[in-house]
Amino acid sequence: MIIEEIALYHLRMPLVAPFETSFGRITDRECILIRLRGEGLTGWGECVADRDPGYAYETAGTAWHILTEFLAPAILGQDVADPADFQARVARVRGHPMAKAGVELALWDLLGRREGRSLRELLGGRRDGVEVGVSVGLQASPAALVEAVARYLDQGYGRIKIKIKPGRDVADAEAVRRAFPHIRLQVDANSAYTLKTAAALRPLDDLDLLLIEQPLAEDDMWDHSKLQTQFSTPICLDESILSARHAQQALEMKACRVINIKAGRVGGLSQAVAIHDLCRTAGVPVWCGGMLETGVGRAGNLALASLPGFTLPGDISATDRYYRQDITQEQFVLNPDSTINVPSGPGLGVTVDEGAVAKFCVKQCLLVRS
Ligand code: OSB
Ligand code: MG
Repeated sequence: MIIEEIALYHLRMPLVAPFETSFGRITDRECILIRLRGEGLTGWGECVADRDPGYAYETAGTAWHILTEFLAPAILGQDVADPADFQARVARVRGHPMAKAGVELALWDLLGRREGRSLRELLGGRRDGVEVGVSVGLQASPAALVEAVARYLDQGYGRIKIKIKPGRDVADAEAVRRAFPHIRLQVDANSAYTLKTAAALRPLDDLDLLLIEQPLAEDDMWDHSKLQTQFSTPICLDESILSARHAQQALEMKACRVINIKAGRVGGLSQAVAIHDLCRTAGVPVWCGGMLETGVGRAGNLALASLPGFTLPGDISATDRYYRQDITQEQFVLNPDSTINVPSGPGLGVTVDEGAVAKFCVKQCLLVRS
C-alpha cells in the first residue's frame, strides 16, 4: 500500500472527571491522532503519549517530533506492505514506542479496510465481546474512593482497579475491600515504590487482590523479582515491559506472574500480539491495559483483548467513563455482564467524527507525497 498522505492532529480532550495517579493529576487528556491515506482509503491511529512525561518518557511533544521528523518521512510515498514492513522501516529510530504504535495502528486500519476484514480478524481474536473493568484514580479520601467505586459497580463494572501511592495505599484498599468483600479488585502503583518502601504494602497480601501492578521502577525488573518472593498476590508488570524480549526476561526472572499489555507502550499491536503469544505458551495470564484512549485507540484495544490469552478483564471502560464527547461516531457501552462489544466492521470498525477532531485539535500537520 503506497502511503500518499499523512495527517497528524494533536488533541486535547476534556475528561468527565479529573484522573489522579501516583505521577500526577490531569483534567484533560492529550494524544496525537494519525490519519494515513492510500489507494483512496483512510486509516486512523492514536499515539497515546500524554502531555507530561509522568507514565513514560514520551510526551505528545516528543511524539510530534519523532512522527514529523522520522516516522512520517520513512513511509511517505513508500509502498508499505504490512505492519512488519513498517517496523523494519523505522527500526533505526531507537525507542519512542508510542509514536511508532500510533502509526502502526493507522496502518492496521488501512490494511483492514482494503481487505474488508476487521482488526479482530486480522489479529486472530476470537471473542465478540471482552470482559472489562474500570481504573479508578486516587480520590480525596478512602470514603470518597468507596463512593466512587460504588458508582462504577452500580454501572455494572465487574472488576475494579484502584490507583495507589505511598501514604495512600493500604487504608484505601482496605476501605474498598471492607465495603465490597467479594468484588474483583486490584491495585496499580505506577512505579511509586522502592524495594524498601514497598514493605508498607505487605498488608495488601491479605485483601484477596487479583494483582499488584507495577509497584517499583520501570527499569527495575530485578527488584520486582525479589518483591514477588515476599507476596503471594501476583505482581503484574506494566511500565517495565516494552517488548516481547522484556516479557521473556521478566518471566525467566519471576519478576511477575501477570502482564498488562498496552500496544502503545510496546511499539504497536504486532509486538503486543508477540507478548500475548509468548505468555500464552508460558501459561501466564495477560490483560489489556488502557491509556484513557479516544474511540480510535479503544477500538484497537478491544480487538487486541479479543485474543484468547487475555483471560483477565481489561482497563477498557465505556466511552462515558472518559469523555462527554468522543471523536468517533460510535460510543462504546458497557453490557450488563461487564463486557464491551468488539467492533466488527473493516479495520478498526469506527468512523472518526472530523468535526469533533477539529474541535479538540490544538495543532495539526498535513504531509503529502511530492
Ligand atoms: O498505569 O494503567 C496505567 C492511564 C494512563 C496512564 C497509565 C495508566 C492508566 C490507567 C487508565 O490506569 C486505564 C484506562 O484507560 O481506563
Ligand atoms: Mg498501570
